[in-house]
Amino acid sequence: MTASIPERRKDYLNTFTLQKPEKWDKIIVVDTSDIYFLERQCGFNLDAIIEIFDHHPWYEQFWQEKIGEKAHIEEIGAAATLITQYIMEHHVFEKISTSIKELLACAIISNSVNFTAKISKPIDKEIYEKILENLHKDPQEFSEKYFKEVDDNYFSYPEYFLKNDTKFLDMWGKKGKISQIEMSENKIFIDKYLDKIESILDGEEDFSFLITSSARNQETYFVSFCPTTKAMLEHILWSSFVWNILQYDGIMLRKEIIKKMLKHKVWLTT
Ligand SMILES: [Mn+2]
Repeated sequence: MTASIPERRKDYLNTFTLQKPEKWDKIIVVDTSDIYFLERQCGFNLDAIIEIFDHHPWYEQFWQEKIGEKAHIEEIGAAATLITQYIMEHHVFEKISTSIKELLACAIISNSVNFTAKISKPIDKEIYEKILENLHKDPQEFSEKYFKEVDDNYFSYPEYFLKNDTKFLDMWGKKGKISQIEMSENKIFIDKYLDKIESILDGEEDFSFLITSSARNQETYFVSFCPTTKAMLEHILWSSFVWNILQYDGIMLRKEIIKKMLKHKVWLTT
């Protein structure tokens, strides 16, 4: 559960429990299509997956060949946009509760970093506004309140949320982990919790860093304590670390830096 889900909405989600799938279960996946993650980290049998809604690039072709039109993989701001669009088209939207509608709206502004992420598309905003219209709420007010709640959450439980959004990767045999936080006051957060960030990034991995973007300030920071990771990021981003922090103008998300890293295969395989 991420910090991007405000407390009062968590109460609702906490009524669900997660279960390991049985071998006869059919699985619908949302927000990832990463074969490595699904197989090894989730322990899923890929043949059990019957439908996917995702906005991360890289495995489109694999899923296209495997499940055809049931693979809804598009590079847009949020997977929640795809879901909302789908349930609106299938006339299910009117039947879902207000809290679910609000969660979908939160997921869209969170994932697209309030529509400022490069992968964000006009459709994200369009769908978000449709939800808010249905809820009779002001889109601007709703998002401001939401981002304030997110920051409060991060400052209340920094370690928990840092750990919670850490992704483990395997890129051509190099193991790594990338933590991500999206919050308005990201620079203040980094300065305040640098030691906590260091302990979370510490480990056996070949590369590790934190990426954090702020929709309000339109700035992204990379934090790393690993010299080879820093060299790689400096090479990819054409920018330098000052001690353990690299400042990047504009919004960059983890999935975008991963895509850039994949293009720099040379670094990763030497
Ligand atoms: Mn997502």
